[in-house]
Formats: sequence, C-alpha cells, structure tokens
Amino acid sequence: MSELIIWTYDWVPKGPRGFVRDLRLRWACEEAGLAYSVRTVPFDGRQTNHLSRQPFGQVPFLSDGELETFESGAGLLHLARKNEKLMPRDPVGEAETVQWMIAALNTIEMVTVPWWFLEVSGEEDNGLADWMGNRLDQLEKVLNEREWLAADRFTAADLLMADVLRIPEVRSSGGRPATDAYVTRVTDRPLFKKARADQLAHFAAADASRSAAG
Ligand SMILES: N[C@@H](CCC(=O)N[C@@H](CS)C(=O)NCC(=O)O)C(=O)O
Repeated sequence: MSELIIWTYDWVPKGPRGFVRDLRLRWACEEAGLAYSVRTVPFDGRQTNHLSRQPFGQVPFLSDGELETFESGAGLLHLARKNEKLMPRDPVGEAETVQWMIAALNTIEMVTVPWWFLEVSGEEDNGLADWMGNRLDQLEKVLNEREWLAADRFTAADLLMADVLRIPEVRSSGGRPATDAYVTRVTDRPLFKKARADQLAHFAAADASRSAAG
C-alpha cells in the first residue's frame, strides 16, 4: 500500500494553530485508521515556493503514492473513498455524505471565511452578517432534527462541517443550541482531540527549532 503523506507548513504564527486545515486530513486518517505521515513546505515564501503542488501557495495537500491532490475537501474525499468509516458504500449514504461535504465548503464556509476576514479587519458594519446568520439559522433547523448530517452516523461530512463551525467567532452571536451541541458532539471525539494536539505539537516543535536556528 502506498504511503499517505499530509503536507502542511513547517511553521505558522500562533493565531491559526489548531485550525490549519491539515487537521481535517489528520483527523480523517485517524478516524479511518489509515497510516500517514506529515511533511512540510516552508511557510516563509509560501506565495511562490510550492505553486507546482498547490497553485495558491496554501496547505494542505495530500500525496498517496503517485497521486497528489490539493484542497482539503478533495483530500478528504480521497480518504473517504478509502474507508467506509468516513463515507458509506451504499449509493444513498455516499451521495448524502458528498452533498453535505460540499455544503460545508460551498454554502457554509464560503460565507464564514469572508465574514471572519471582515470581522478581524475591524469593519464596523460587517455586510456579510445577515447572509451568514441566515445560513446558520437554516443549518440550525437541520441539526435540530438529526444527530449527524448523513447516513444516521458520523461521516466525513460531520468532520468537515464541524471543522468549519468550530471557529468560535462564527457562533459567537449564540442562539443556535442544536448547532452548538453538534459541534461539541463532533469535536468531543477523541481522534479530533488527538489530531488537534498533534498539530499543536508540530508547530510547537517548529518554534523550538526556529529559535535554536537563531
Ligand atoms: N480551500 C482551501 C483553503 C486552504 C487554506 O486557506 N489554507 C490556509 C491554511 S488553513 C493557508 O494555506 N493559508 C496561507 C495563505 O493563504 O497564504 C482548502 O480547503 O484547502
């Protein structure tokens, strides 16, 4: 079997630690029991230093033998196809899982990320607040009626949706108890905690080698 390699940065500032999207792939491998290793590209010079592998200079990307794929969603789908724990094999369960993975990225994260950028830029009136609030209200109705998004059990769709929603600021307006309970339920999983701890340890070790290098 070919070796799975998750590629991330060699270092990032403290702010994004615990949220860098290699965590999605680490967590998925852990849930599926897939062996993997983590390798790095330099954070410094990221705008140009690995464009042949990730055309936007970002991370993560994933290699699996000859195959290499960027975008955390694509990496997650690749892993989900390998293991039923992440995505059921029956056509209905699979379609539900894929549909909610795309919804996490293209309906929820597509507004939460720009909303958050405007928020941290100090804009007094965040013009995306209503749009994001509306999407989160709609999702709250769904989560009020079910424990998991697809196939009545944990899948890669929950992994991705919870990872999008766990940014504390996104849920800071409150008033969506089903969503809060969902995020807690998914991120209470021991293998999420392991993946997060591993990412934090990776960047802490990078601090140590940076300061040793002077
Ligand atoms: N849509 C991409 C987004 C990747 C992304 O935003 N990666 C961040 C780390 S979580 C990054 O590389 N940021 C540095 C940059 O954009 O220069 C994915 O899901 O893989």
